[in-house]
Amino acid sequence: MMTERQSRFHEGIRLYVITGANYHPGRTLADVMEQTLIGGADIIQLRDKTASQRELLEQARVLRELTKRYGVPLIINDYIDIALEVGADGVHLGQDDRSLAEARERLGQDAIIGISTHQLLHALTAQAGGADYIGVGPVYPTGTKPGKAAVTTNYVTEAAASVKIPFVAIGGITLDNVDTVLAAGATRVCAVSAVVGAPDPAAVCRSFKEWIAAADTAR
Ligand code: 3NM
Repeated sequence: MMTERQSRFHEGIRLYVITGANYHPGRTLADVMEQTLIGGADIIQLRDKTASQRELLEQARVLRELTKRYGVPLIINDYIDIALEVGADGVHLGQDDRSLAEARERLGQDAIIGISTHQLLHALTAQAGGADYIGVGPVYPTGTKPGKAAVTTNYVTEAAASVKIPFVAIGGITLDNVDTVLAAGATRVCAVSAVVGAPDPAAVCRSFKEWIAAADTAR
């Protein structure tokens, strides 16, 4: 049985955009993320490994207001306290971050909790632990998460066959390779640099959504 949170994710969320540190010159976090929402981002995650906790809280406040305006969920990477403070919809945790059980206990049953996974065992553990969705990656090598070995589209295909909760393919995904990722079995994709570093983030998001819709039709 899928929970209500999981089915919400299942139905509505196809393009997942994460904030970054490197925006296109002259652009700000609020401006870029609003463009992604205009272009069709279905969910936004705040993640900036270069920012202090105070800066992140400030960014979270800006994004909470913005995502509310567009009716899109806001997820906070790693920081349960910040998620609670700004009333975010949930958190995303890495394999080395705080535990899923702790996040669920502190955020409650309505929170969306996602887990990064890099192999099937991680995925099945997150699923058994009550995660609402998982990240599957990095599919390709990426400067956004340096030093992490690419799992290739093989893991995407494995996840599509074996994981029952929604999964989002992530890592090095661009408009040039998203068709391969979708053909490997992904139905949801996540991007950072391809979107937030682009001169026109809205146009990139629209193109991602078109690829996703085309893959749905072909399936
Ligand atoms: N998590 P880009 S890969 C934040 O595999 C993140 O868990 C990953 O950024 C994982 O779209 C990644 O710029 C970076 O490659 C994604």
